[in-house]
Amino acid sequence: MPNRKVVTIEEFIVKQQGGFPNATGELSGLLRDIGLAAKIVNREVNKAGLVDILGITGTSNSSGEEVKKLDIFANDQFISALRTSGECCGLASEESDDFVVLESENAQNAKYVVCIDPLDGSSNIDVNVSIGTIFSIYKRLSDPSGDCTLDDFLQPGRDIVAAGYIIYGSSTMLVYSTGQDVNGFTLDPSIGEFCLSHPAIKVPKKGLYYSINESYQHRFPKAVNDFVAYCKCEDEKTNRPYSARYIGSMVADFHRNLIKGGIFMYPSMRDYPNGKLRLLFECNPMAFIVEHAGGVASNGQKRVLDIMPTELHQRCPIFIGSTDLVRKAEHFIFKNSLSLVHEEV
Ligand code: FDP
Repeated sequence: MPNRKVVTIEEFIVKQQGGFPNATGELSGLLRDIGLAAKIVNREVNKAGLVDILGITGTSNSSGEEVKKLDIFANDQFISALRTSGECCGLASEESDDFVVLESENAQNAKYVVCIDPLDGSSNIDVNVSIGTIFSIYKRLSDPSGDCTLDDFLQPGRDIVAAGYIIYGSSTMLVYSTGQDVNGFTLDPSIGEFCLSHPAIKVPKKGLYYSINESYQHRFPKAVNDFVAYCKCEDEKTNRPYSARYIGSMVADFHRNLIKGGIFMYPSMRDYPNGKLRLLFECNPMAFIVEHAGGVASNGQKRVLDIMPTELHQRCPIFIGSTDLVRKAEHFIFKNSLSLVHEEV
C-alpha cells in the first residue's frame, strides 16, 4: 500500500494562506475555530444516545419548528468558538431570530460575519441518521469601529468569502471552499484531526440520483412533477431511470450527490411559494460549494448566489447538484412557464 502523507486541516489551511501574500491569517483562524467547534459537536452527536442530551427541549426556533437539545448544544458551541476566536464580529444562526453581535474584546474590529445552521436535518437526530452543520463567512460591510449590522448578513451569496459543511455520518467530514477548490477532510478519531481525504472535489456533470420529498407531489408545481417523471422514465441513452435517494437531511443528501452526481430539490409548494430551506443558512453556502465543485444551484429560474436577501430567515426554492440535471430541471420550469403564458393569451 502506498504510504501517503497525512495532511491535517490545520496544515492545509496554513499552506493555503501562504498562497496569499496579503492574507492576515484571520480567515484561517476562523476556519480553524469552526473546525474545533465541529469536533466538540461531533463528540456529542456520537454519544447522543448515551447521555441525556437527546430529546426535545419543548421550545420552537424562529421558524416554528421543534428544537432538539442537540441543536441548542451545537448552536452554543459555535457561538462560543466564534466569540473567542476574535476574527468574527457577529453571527446569524438558523436557531435564533436575530443576529448576535459578538462584543468580546477580541471580536471588536473583526472583519468577518458568519451565518450558521448549527445542526441541519435535526429530525434525524433521534434515529441515528446523518446530520450536519452548514456555515458561510462574509466580509462585514459596516464600519469596523461599531457593531455589525443586519446589512452585513444580507449580502448575496456570490459575496461569500468561504463556506462549508460538516457531515456527522458513518464518518465525520468537513468540506469547505475559500473560493477556489472544494476540499474534504475526514475526522480521524484516533488522532482527533480532520485529515485531507477528498482533495479538489468535482461534482460529476451528469448524475444518476434525484433527491426530493415526493410525498409533497400534490403541492409541487407541474413543472417539478414533469421533471421527476422524466427522471423516472426508461431511457438507455441517458441511463434513466435515475435512482431516488432522499435522506431528509440536506447535508447528507447534498454530500452524496456532490460525490456521486445527482440533483437535490426542495421546490416551491402550494402554501410555501419559497419552499422550506433558508437562503442564508442552507441554500447559499451549498450553492457556493457546488459552484466551486463545477456544479449548479438554481431557484428554478436564476442562480441562487445572485439572489439579494431581504431578511435573515428568508426561504428559497432550490435545485442543486450536477450541471446537466439542474439545467434540465430549469428547462422544464421554463417550458412550463411558456405554456402558461400561451394558455393565458
Ligand atoms: P430538518 O427539518 O430535519 O432540519 O431544513 C431542514 C431540513 O431538515 C433539511 O435538512 C432537509 O433536507 C429538509 O428539512 C427535510 O424536509 P422535509 O421533511 O419536508 O422533506
